[in-house]
Amino acid sequence: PTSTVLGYPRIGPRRELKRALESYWSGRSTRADLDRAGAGLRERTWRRLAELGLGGLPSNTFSLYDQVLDTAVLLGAVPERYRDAADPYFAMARGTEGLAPLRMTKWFDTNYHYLVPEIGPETVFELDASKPLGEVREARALGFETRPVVVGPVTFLLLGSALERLEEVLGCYEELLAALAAEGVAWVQLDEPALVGDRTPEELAAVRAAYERLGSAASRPGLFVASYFGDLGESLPVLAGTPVEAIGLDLVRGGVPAADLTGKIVVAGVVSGRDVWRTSPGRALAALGSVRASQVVVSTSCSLLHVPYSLTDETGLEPELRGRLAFAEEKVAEVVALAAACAPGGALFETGDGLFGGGDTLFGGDDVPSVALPSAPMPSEERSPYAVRAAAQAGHLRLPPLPTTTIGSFPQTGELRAARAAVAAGTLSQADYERRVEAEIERVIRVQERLGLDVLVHGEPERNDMVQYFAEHLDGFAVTRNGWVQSYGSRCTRPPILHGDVGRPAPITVRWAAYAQSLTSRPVKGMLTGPVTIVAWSFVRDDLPLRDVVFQVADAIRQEVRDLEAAGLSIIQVDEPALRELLPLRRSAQAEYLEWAVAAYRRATSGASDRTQIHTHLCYSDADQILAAIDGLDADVTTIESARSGARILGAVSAFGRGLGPGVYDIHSPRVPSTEEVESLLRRALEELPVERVWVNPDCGLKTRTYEEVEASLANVVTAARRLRPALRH
Ligand code: THG
Ligand code: ZN
Repeated sequence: PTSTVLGYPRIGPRRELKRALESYWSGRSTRADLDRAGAGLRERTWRRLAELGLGGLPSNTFSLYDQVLDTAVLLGAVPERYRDAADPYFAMARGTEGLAPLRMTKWFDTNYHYLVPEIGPETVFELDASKPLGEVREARALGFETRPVVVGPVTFLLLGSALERLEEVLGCYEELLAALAAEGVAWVQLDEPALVGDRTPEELAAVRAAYERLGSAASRPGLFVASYFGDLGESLPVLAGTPVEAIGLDLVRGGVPAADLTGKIVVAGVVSGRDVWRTSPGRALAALGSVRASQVVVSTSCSLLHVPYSLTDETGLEPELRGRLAFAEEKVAEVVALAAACAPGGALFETGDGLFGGGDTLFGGDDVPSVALPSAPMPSEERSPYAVRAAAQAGHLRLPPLPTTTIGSFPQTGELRAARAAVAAGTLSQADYERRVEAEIERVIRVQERLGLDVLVHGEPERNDMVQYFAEHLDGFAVTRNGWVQSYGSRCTRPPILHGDVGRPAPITVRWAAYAQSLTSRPVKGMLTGPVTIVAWSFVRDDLPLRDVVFQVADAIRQEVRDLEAAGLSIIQVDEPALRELLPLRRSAQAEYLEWAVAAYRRATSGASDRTQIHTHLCYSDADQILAAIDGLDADVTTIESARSGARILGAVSAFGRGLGPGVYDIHSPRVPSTEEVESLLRRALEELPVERVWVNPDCGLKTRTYEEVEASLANVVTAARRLRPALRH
């Protein structure tokens, strides 16, 4: 084939998989119902890809939850404790009554989460190829020959921190290759995105050993090793020196390699799987033309998992913008058209077939001209040193020792979600909706007063999502109707599209925060999302350096900070949960990124006066690499997830010398912590930190919990703080 894609969305064009999963999990349907829904989605995908004219069809890109979890199951890496569960696969993915799930973390620099393989001395690798074989047979029964896609051995083991188990795992992959060959499969795709990061000499030796051995397997399909999310760098010559027949290159993020790859097939990723922009045919054809290989196959830069299904539903977008966009289906059409253009006698613009609507050429203009505002100079006001600020804040906030607070969100009720849907459908007026939001804010304030919390929040009932909400209120962003992208399992987000210069035409959160503050004499904390996170969780224009785009967003947040302050909010939290996510995969690029990311945060927050207390919240446990940057944010109070990551992170963040709120319980579980448990955690924190710097809070937002759980837990948190206070006063 001359065209293919590395993978495809699987949640369903109408999120059919989400519904099927949630129905199965809640006991409303059977495993057989779920499997039928999965088979239906796979069939639709193959038929659609074939209809669009794609050459090589992938299989095994479907997953009921996560492809890394699927690979763990494929290789038999199922920890003993899950084996007796009613459904071990979902027990690993989601936990059960008595069992915690596998740890979940971000897939490279994307907003997709995978389950971390748990590989210990007791792990016995043993192949179970039923899923890839099953999909090959299923496709064949529909008349399609496919190329199964599996996470490769090196990436799998690096994600599981167990590269020393390579020999054993390769035995399983050899068996898999033999089974696929016996099935008559011509090609297999092994995904090795880990190869685009910095790899040690030992790791490169593992790459060589792995593909020498798999390449010399007696019975196997053609080997296609796919890299993505960047340049292969020093991994390329290593891989090229092994017997693999085909190598996949991300030519959007990485450059065309100078190396002569004659003797290999290059699967050239020229259509981006990470953004929603139409491909520039000039650039794509130039890249395709400069690859030196025995054969070039046109492809996507990575799986299309990271973009929504189709533009068809997005009739609400400005036509000018819509004309510049391509989602998964449209990107497949681009791949097919580029392959046709490369074929002898092919010409690009003759392939327009009406897919994109009347008279449209297949692609947008070659390079969208940059229309950016010049980046404003860094505002000059800086806040005073922490000691000065802390004194100013203590003077007017008058908080008790060990002040109690929450991270910001309170449980999102089904009524509010339904009310938002009703506004969108035109069956509920905006005014009625706003009254419901106010009623919910009042309830949240009264609950917190009754519980005795010291710093209150309004609960964020008006927000569908902490990024989508801001995007809906800022200029320069568009939001989609149905542009869902899988985040983990059945959970999705609709990343906004940042396509123009960013501006804040009017205050966004001020009205709700001020309303909350008007209801109580206790301080209310204003809640904002930071500029890096807003950009990280959006699709971003690519005609400007990312830094400049983030600075534009920072300036909008800065205005919001000022307006919150003017409206009487004396504490403002600006969260940057995606700070770690955008960290470049290559170390050489990390320092520069962290420098501007921190500068953007300070740009957003430094307009606050010394008296205004700035908080920030971090969700991740793997913050070690960016601790200096977190320190650089210079927030007065940092609340962190420490219920699971424990004392290590606590020690590191306490060294900042500013306020610290170690999460005193894990909100990701429905369990209610006891007063004693919270007390003992606080005693530990007090051993490391001076009392005036310790805050008391849960470890993350409460959005996904029930009011029942939240009230019981927070009551114990407040009691614990109150029990400790008398001994602390002097
Ligand atoms: N917002 C965005 N990205 C995120 C998070 C977020 N990435 C990291 C982390 N948080 C991912 N977590 C979630 C948690 C819940 C949901 C999505 C991502 C979720 N989504 C709803 C669903 O799938 O039913 C839809 C929400 C909506 O209406 O927008 O529950 O918080 N951008
Ligand atoms: Zn969090």
